[in-house]
Amino acid sequence: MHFSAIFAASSLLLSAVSALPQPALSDAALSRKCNNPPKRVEWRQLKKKEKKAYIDAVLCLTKKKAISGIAGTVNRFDDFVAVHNAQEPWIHWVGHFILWHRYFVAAYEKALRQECGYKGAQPYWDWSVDVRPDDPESMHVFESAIFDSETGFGGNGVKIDYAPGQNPFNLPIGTGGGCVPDGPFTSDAFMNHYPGPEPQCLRRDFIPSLVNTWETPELVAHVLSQPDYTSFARALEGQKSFKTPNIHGGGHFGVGGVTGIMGDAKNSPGDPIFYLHHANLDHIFWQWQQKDRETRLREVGGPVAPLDYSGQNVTMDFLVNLGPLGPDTMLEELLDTEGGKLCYTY
Ligand SMILES: *[C@@H]1O[C@H](CO)[C@@H](O)[C@H](O)[C@H]1NC(C)=O
Ligand SMILES: [Cu+2]
Repeated sequence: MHFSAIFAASSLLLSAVSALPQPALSDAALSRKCNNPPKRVEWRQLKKKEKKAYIDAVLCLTKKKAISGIAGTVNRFDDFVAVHNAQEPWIHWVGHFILWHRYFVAAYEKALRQECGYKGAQPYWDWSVDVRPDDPESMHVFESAIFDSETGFGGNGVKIDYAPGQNPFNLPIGTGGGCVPDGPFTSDAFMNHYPGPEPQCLRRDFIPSLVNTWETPELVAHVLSQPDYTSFARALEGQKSFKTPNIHGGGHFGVGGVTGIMGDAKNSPGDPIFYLHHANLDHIFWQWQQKDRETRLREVGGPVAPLDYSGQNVTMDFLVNLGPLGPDTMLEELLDTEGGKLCYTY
């Protein structure tokens, strides 16, 4: 049965690391009352100084020693990549997709604040502001403030030719593909140690059509119009195909393309922009919940096993964890961003 296989796999991960001294988020720390929740805003609403503070905090995480104990991790930034990698087979195309990623981004936000002195909230990147749905090849979206080389995350990777067989999904040819040459995450300042064995530079491979035609206000409106959690979750992730747009995939493959980190399903948190893309999806989820809090703070659904729409569904007491970075948590405790185990708002 899928169900027990998943639990076996996740408890294996837990037991493999249970000897570790201190989880980053203890139960006590997580269940503290939520006072003055940090307010998450869109990247361009931050002042120049606040943008710098966020990026400095990310770079600070890369200078703190890993605590996950996962082989290949060197620093605290790697820890998060490794946890996502380990859980990738059972956190996508499932009912708990959005709640697991909510928990994950919140843990990252907490690390930035508690371990790196960051005073702000996790920002998000609302791509729908910049897309040109009627002009798929437009590069306008990539000229957005978030890709600024001075105050943002840097831009595209240098243009490379793909090696034969390097584009197995037959994505449109990207416009970059190599290491990002500008901004704060160039290879002299930032490398992904995980999964190794060699450290890797931050690669991006912008595919304009995947952002322009997938990250549209119309698709966001379609997701927001879903009547219940199960259909919301399904509309958010869409289908596992590059032929049908979905707002989760557009951010990943539009930025990461064929060779970039954001397009790597397992290791995509290795691009610091991952957290702003996922915070935006979380913001959309939060907006959807606000439309009917009574119901939507008490409702989950969708398959336990990836794409298994006729099998077991997740329930409020379904447990997720962040391996060594966060304890077992019921989905119920992740529905309210200002209660249970969370403390932030939009
Ligand atoms: C899971 O949820 C779907 C959609 O609501 C429903 O059709 C299906 O019957 C549920 N599966 C089980 C095993 O209850
Ligand atoms: Cu993911």
